[in-house]
Amino acid sequence: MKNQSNQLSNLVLAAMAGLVLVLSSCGQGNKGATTGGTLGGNAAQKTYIAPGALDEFYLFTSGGFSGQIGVYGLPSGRLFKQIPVFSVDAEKAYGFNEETKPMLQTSHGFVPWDDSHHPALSQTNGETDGRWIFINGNNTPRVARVDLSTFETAEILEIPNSGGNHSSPYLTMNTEYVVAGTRFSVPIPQKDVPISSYGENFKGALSFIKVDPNSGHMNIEFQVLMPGLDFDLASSGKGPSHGWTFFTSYNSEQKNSLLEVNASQNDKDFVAAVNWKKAEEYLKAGKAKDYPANYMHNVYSDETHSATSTAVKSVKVLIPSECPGLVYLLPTPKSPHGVDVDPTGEYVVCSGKLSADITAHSFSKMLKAAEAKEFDGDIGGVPILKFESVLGGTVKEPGLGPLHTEFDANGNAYTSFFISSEIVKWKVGTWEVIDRQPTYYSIGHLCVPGGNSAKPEGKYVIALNKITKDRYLPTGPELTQSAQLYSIDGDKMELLLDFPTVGEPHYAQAISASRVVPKQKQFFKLSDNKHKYAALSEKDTKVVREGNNVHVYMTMIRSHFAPDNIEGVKVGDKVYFHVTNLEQDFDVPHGFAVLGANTSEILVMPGQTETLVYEPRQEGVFPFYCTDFCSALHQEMQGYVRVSPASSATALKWWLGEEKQVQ
Ligand code: K7E
Ligand code: CUA
Repeated sequence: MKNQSNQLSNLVLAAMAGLVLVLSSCGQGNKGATTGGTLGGNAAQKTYIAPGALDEFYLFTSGGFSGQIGVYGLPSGRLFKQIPVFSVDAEKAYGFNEETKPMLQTSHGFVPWDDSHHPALSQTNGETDGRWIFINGNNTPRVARVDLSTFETAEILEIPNSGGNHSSPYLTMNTEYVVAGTRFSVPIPQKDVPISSYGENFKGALSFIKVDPNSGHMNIEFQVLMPGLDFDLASSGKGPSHGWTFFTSYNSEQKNSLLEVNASQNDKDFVAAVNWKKAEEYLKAGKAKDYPANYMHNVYSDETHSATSTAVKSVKVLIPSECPGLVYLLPTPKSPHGVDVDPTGEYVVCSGKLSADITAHSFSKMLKAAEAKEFDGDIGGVPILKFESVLGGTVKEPGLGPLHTEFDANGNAYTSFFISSEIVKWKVGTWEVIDRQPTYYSIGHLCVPGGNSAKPEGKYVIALNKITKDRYLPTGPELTQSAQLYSIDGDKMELLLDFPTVGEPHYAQAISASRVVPKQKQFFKLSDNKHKYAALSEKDTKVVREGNNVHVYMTMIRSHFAPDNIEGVKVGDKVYFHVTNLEQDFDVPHGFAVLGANTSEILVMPGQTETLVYEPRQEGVFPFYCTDFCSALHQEMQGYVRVSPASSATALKWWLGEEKQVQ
């Protein structure tokens, strides 16, 4: 039997390998379609996960304009989950049920969408630890924390004084801070001024969010108020440079129109190096100013299964010109995008989009230059260090349009090139190019498991591409977004797999499954359920009328609701179905949907309570049912709610099995 199945899987592998070869040869016949030349028959074996076997890594991709996080397995590229973060999700009722609506509250009201770019796995001692993953919302500046024991969004913090929260979130070696830099400079505090007063009124805030080491809870410890540059990306120091965070900026010209021309005038822009340990000293010394602000802090509790939203009204601000040594500017050619600190913490690698070379600043030289005051002027009181004094090395003409760099465990760097559409592998310290592989097409970010940490896991590099053109079956005007998996075990990178992604995957991070799997929560304990409207057993179920509000305390278990018949609801009522899933077992959610509700279903995990609001507009008798195929008698998991005219005298009653009259 065992032999047979082995033979079978060998056959499958051989067939797959054959298929890949056939596809690649006919692909080459197709205009423009190619596998990259190096795709051999064994690529299929390297990504094939047999039925029932598990992937070695999790890959977390940002959803871009979907606002969510995608969870994939590597090396298979199989999609496991879309975690709703900044956008409502009708499948999981995120942002539709009463419990999660507060998660999407902002100072601008309820915002059901955002543009998420950069997932950041929490780290301990510079190593990914599998506890949380953070991600930025760009448009309405926010940072979210997802709990990797539940794969659910646990917290969302709005960032004040920010516009386009792009250089975000980038965390420090022990997740002391998650940093969030503004892309757009804005008037701080916000006020009505002419846009032409940019130079005088607009500032760029760099936010340092403190993370509680036990709960993960975030709060903005301080902001650094920078001159009106555009901050693009960031990277925190490691080892010797732990205590510093580096932000790329463009628009040193400080223009506010036609930036594609006007912000590309200067030969060099800047990396802002912020000494956050120094900032902590200035905070202690009382140097921070309290600025008025208005932002929301939303926290979800696994005990109440509900989120709360709190308005915060001020923020502590440090002004660099009043805090010597807090920030230095490092001249960086030309319009840099990504900035990435290598695993040793010595090199700060910058990708100038319009530069022919990759520039690496030296952290140790930066410290010496700062000490010796080797300055080249200042911007708004922030000293500019001399370019030559901080230059650590240059990769000469590696490609066109460098964007981002990740690292492996062997001292190699991998840089993405958007224009020449390739990944270039080079050696940190010798700056020589070792290998290059084409990407299909126009790569943005790239990801090596742990590739931004002090201890990269290596093994693969994943290309996150902007354009797919002919790589997949067409699906109308919008084609799928795409990632590509390359092996980096050998000297040469080897393309193994293309796989589609949901939304635009700007950046992604990957982690060994073994760091995440042991932390998994399988269900919520009923005895810990502190939801205000939970019914923890069928005998606790009831229907309570308070004026026009009707609260239904309902339970679900395989395969019925309690109660499953309700009368006495009237047109014009607001009916709250508070539904508790009584199951105490892995993988047994139940769903609830009712005809006439103007919202999504709710999907309730074992031990959890969720609330669906129903505002019936028509009289009649309407069915409700379980939406998740939970058992052999799932289809029997159903009930009725009778809706009477507003003026009727229909008595409120409910029952399961035997009709019972209300007391
Ligand atoms: Cu797409 Cu990180 Cu927003 Cu570069 S960013 S590509
Ligand atoms: Cu419960 Cu289907």
